[in-house]
Amino acid sequence: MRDRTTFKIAALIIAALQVVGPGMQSAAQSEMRVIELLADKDSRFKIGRKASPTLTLRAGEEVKFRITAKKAKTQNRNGSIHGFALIRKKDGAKFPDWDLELKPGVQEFVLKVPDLPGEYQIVCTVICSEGHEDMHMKVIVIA
Ligand SMILES: [Cu+2]
Repeated sequence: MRDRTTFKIAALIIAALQVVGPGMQSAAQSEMRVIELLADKDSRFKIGRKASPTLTLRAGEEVKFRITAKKAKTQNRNGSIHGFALIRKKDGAKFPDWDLELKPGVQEFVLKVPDLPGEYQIVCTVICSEGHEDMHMKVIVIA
């Protein structure tokens, strides 16, 4: 009788471990870095209260951008109010995955950081106001 109980407990523990296993994996995935960014109505990217912040990212990592967009003065015909594109500083290279148009409200994007360390820039690609040309932020990609 006692052996049977021990067996049952052992079986329960094994079953519990099997349930926890995949759960822990997805917990690790959800630890992806989340960057809260504001594409603001004054045509500036902001993190917290800081306008035009410098963002440091690790080469090859996946990050989640949670972007809140607020309309400045003008928008695209398709309703986009700001853009979000990555450009490599030394040669102006663009990255197709990092060329987004922002609609009003909150949007999330999971993006893979380029493998090549160096200096990059995130720029707005929608003519959003007279301040549009200055709507950019520096990105440093580290190894
Ligand atoms: Cu703009």
